[in-house]
Amino acid sequence: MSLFLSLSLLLLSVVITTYSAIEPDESLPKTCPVVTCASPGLPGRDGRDGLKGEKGEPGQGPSGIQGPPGKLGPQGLPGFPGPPGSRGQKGDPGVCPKCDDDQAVLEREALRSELDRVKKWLTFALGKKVGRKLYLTNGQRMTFDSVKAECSHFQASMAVPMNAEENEAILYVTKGDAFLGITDKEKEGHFVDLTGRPVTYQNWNAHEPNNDNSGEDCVIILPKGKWNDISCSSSYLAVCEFPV
Ligand code: MMA
Ligand code: CA
Repeated sequence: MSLFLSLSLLLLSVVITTYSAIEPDESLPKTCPVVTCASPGLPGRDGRDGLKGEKGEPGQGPSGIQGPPGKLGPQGLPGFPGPPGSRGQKGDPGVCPKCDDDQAVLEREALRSELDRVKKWLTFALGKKVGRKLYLTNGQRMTFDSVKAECSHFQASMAVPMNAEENEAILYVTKGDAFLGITDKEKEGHFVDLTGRPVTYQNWNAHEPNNDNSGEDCVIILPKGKWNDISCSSSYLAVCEFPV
């Protein structure tokens, strides 16, 4: 019923509007037949509202004052980690006396071990060790004084056998004809080592020492291990004994 009424009203409105929009034709004479011409009637009622027009342009007046700031928004998510920083300066060395002590002990043990290994290499390759003495020769022939200086230079001393085993060790490394660290320079027939101590072990060859030509104050070990007194200015093999 309401829809019917609305449609009827709309149709009536359109008819009225259309009819009232028809302009009178100016070309026609403003005359009317005698029988129909009469004085104009009363104005009709107002038509209904038209359709809503389009939105107008913004106005030209001054804009209003700026409103207050809005409320603070919620906290954002954490950002990605940044790149690593540059490397810092080297710090001072730490202080740890006990660590230093422990380190020193370890280093000492390592050095001792390495030294023992080197001594074994030398003994195997070149020399002969008896007790705490290592006998080594440089293979050179030289005078008694030169041998003495050479052994001293290498923190060793001239070989002096104190017993048969040491005598054999010296013979082993020299094969004989090597000076021993024994002389009777101070007193003829009184043989001493280079510290002046009389030698207790002696291993003279037959008929030795004979101080041949009254000029034999030094001693050599012969190829069979026996001893002979000889001139100190003659040249024989250098053999030294190293404390180990
Ligand atoms: C002989 C003998 C030794 C002496 C040497 C000197 C070969 O040995 O007399 O006692 O020392 O000669 O060359
Ligand atoms: Ca002699």
